[in-house]
Amino acid sequence: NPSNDSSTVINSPPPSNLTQDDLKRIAAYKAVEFVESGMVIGLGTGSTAKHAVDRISELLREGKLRDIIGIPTSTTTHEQAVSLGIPLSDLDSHPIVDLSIDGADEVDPSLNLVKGRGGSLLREKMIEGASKKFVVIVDESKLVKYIGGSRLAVPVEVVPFCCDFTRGKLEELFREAGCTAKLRMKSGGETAAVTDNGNYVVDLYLERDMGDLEAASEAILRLPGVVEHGMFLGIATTLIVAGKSGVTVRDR
Ligand code: ABF
Repeated sequence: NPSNDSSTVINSPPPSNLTQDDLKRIAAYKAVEFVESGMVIGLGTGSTAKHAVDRISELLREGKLRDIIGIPTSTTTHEQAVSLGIPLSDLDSHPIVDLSIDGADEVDPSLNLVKGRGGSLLREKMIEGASKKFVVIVDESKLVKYIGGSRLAVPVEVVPFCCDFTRGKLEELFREAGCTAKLRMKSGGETAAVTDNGNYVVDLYLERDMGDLEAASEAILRLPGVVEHGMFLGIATTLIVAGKSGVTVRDR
């Protein structure tokens, strides 16, 4: 059984010819070891979380898990879970989730995350925030010293109404950090990308880190027009990293 304390468990190194997708699958399978029969499970979104959903359905088919209820964090994961026959519900019926498993775009040493490159940040934050345990699964490329720095954008979900006004306000908020705020477009670039909730996403590209993350979070959420942002502060309870030197499991 995976450790429940705050210690770090390092398994023996995997073979060096593993691809990034292999590492994602290794992290996902390790996380599924936390799943027990009868649990309500938050099902994450993205190429790493997809492996966890596949693994849960495999264990259900083999009879090694029973009576699982999945709460999908996106329409994509909903479709995947339906196609695999995983019984599903939602937060209205199951407001307390035993365990969520999901990927991330960036993870800092305190287990603060940036999520939402896939556009599912709102449902992910609702479901993972309602979880007793939230296990983040990543390959080692996602580890950063501080989130919201220059590596990737911090996504912000905004209402479509006057989204350029909100975009401008967001850019202004982080002017000192060298922020450029861009409305996320569909591939092809002609129209705005639409989230599962019918909203748009503004990506904040920062030249420097945003300093106090809690203060930044509150400032973003105070802006009218903002629905939610992709910084997950103090929500993750466990981190599983698969890398060339092995698999690491760490509690916050
Ligand atoms: C979701 O998938 C998102 O919150 C995050 O943006 C993304 C990570 O995707 P992947 O595992 O494909 O890198 O969890």
